[in-house]
Amino acid sequence: MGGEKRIGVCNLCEAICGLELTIEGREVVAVRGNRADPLSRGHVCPKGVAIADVYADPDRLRRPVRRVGEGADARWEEIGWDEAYDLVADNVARVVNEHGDDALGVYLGNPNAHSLGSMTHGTAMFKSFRTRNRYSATSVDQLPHQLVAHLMFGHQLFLPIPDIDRTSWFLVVGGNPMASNGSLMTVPDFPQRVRDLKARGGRMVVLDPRRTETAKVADEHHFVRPGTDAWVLLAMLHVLTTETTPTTASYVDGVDTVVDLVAEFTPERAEAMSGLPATEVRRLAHELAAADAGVVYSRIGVSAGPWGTVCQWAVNCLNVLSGNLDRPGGAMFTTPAIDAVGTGLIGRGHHDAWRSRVRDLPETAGELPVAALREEIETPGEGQVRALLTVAGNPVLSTPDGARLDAALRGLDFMAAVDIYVNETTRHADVILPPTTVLERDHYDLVFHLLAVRDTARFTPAVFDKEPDQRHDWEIFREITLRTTARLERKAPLKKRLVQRARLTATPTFLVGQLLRRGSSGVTLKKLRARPAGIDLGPLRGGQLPDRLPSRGKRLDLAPALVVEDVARLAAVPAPTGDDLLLIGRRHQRDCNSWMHNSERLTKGRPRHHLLMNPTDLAARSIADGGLVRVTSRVGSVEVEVAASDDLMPGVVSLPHGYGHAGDGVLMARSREVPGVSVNDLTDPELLDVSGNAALNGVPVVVTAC
Ligand SMILES: Nc1nc2c(c(=O)[nH]1)N[C@H]1C(S)=C(S)[C@@H](COP(=O)(O)OP(=O)(O)OC[C@H]3O[C@@H](n4cnc5c(=O)[nH]c(N)nc54)[C@H](O)[C@@H]3O)O[C@H]1N2
Ligand SMILES: Nc1nc2c(c(=O)[nH]1)N[C@H]1C(S)=C(S)[C@@H](COP(=O)(O)OP(=O)(O)OC[C@H]3O[C@@H](n4cnc5c(=O)[nH]c(N)nc54)[C@H](O)[C@@H]3O)O[C@H]1N2
Ligand code: SF4
Ligand SMILES: [Mo]
Repeated sequence: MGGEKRIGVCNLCEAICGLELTIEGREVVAVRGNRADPLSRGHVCPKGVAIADVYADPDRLRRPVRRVGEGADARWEEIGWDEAYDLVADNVARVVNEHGDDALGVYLGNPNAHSLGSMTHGTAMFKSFRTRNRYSATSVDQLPHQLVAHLMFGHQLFLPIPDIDRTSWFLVVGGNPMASNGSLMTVPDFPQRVRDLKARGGRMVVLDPRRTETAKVADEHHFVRPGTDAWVLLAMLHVLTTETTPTTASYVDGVDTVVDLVAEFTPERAEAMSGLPATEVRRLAHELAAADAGVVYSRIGVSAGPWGTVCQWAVNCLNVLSGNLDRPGGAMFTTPAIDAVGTGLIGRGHHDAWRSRVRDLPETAGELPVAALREEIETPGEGQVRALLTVAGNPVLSTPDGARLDAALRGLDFMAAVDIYVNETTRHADVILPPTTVLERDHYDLVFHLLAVRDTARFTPAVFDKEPDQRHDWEIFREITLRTTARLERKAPLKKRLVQRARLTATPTFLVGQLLRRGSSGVTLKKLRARPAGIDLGPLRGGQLPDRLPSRGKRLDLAPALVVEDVARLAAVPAPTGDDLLLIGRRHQRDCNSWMHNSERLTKGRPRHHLLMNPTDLAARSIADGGLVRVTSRVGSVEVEVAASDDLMPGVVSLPHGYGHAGDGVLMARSREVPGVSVNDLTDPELLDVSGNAALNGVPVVVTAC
């Protein structure tokens, strides 16, 4: 094939695959996985190929737009960058000067973690806003993991990663990496790595209320009633501590407290709560204890559940007490070329330093639970959110009770969005400032090398130059910050402002070079430019603790007070009556949270928005397979087609998130509309884990024929 070959990178999920693009002029004509990439080894999924669609998408915004007119006359008008920056700075400063710092709300969406400019310059912008009304997708996702890492290891992002390439026993609880490509486990080419695991005699076991794509390639799968994993994991700990000899290390505190805590969590109790037979719970614990190298891993099915924090804590305890933390084949810590944890680039975190105004919910690492955003906008009084800035997010579709948030956004004095699309959320903005996308900007991954199953480093220069009237996200963050702070009446000290200015003026690529020099890997920007496929730094290294523990005193706390208290709360929960159906989420390989639905190559084929339901549950309600049903929760009601599926545990129904596009035809110029409803019109902002993470899974619902 003709055309020029370029190395690119996919930033659409945590697998960060290296790409080989064929381009002709400004057109991408082919996308393949880059076989020379030491991490992704040639892997690419259908979304990676669709990265070309984002680049070429006529719907994508390339210049700022301002909303003019009201109601049916509302429309978007393109404006210049200067005008857009001033519009944001004038209005944010006006609201803050009149009503105080907290009157500005900020929401950060998922793609921020996938942009270098957001990590280097976005963080500086958010710091410059002194508001307590900071929200992000973290509290509908991995907040329990971060809180537990903060409490146990001393840093919110010092996260143990399953060493999938060397483990012999892998327990996956509430994750579906065959569809998601892994999360808090950067694992490109999961399918091949599982085949390798089995070829060397290892086993993968999956606990999930749905027989997922991952369950189907596992050696063993068990249904677990949604929201009850905590009883299973604590019972495994019970068995591990009473029927085997747990491993302890000199740097671990609190083992006795754990033994006491789990004493009443027997496998029999786990069975009554979860449906997983006690004999299986017992066997799994013994298998973990006996494995050459075993690891327990849990993901969003559990972290976005009612007991996410206890579950994540139990997972860590299981890995520690089975002797699998920090050893090959177990749960290990990465040694990235840029150590965002060790260098303090990302703070260690804190919890409950302040609380939300209306519902008194605790902050974590400076953010409040996003389930509280709607009420903070709607409830009058000092500290009410009057202006909102969203960056790369769509909380109307991605956070609980999205329909009411949608309504609340209409009441804001001012809203701005840094986003590449008009979506269900940004359509409420007064102005949208669209940055360049991944093929048009340099990339070094500051986040996902930290979470990867192998240590590698890679710098990917922009494949295409940006057009003269486009801006990078870091340039947008710089301008918004400088222009807003200049207009604030209450100024930060001069020295602070000068440091801020210097940091904002440097390019992200320059900062990457500097950060690499601060590390000890020997990797430099020059070396990375010479080897654009990436540099291999080898398998994860064991035996790093306690030296690398970020906690003061380098101690690992197995029994943080917050968790101890929550386990007491868990112990008081009665056995389920089983009357309600429980709603859980679902990810498909060709979906990308709430966006990418205007890529034709990802949306053609069979629709996949259906409510999945076990045939026995359909029969019990005389509902026909394929018919329209009404699903009702405490907060809302939707109508959607149902599909019978034996893969669902009886009593459980499932909807994917990110659907329910509100094409109002006027403001959202989407060329493609896909059918489906928003699951988050059913999820409940009152259902929270102790961390403040929304319990999006296990929501009680009633399903009736329409
Ligand atoms: N019920 C239920 N709800 C869920 C989940 C679930 O499992 N179940 N999952 C949750 C999870 S894990 C997450 S992470 C959230 C995601 O929730 P959000 O982060 O709020 O939303 P996204 O759907 O990721 O939308 C991201 C937006 O960013 C824009 N965008 C894409 N690339 C860029 C870029 O480079 N720069 C900028 N500025 N904008 C960009 C896109 O236009 C898109 O509209 O959803 C959560 N919601
Ligand atoms: N293709 C694709 N890939 C993605 C994304 C995407 O939207 N599409 N999103 C990305 C993002 S932002 C994230 S955070 C990751 C998430 O990565 P994963 O956590 O792997 O995501 P899911 O596929 O939602 O898997 C969650 C699993 O938990 C199960 N589950 C639900 N409730 C319970 C429960 O109570 N107990 C147990 N044991 N299981 C339960 C569900 O059935 C589901 O199989 O995926 C990322 N990758
Ligand atoms: S697995 Fe993730 S990073 Fe890799 S190509 Fe697919 S979407 Fe992109
Ligand atoms: Mo996520």
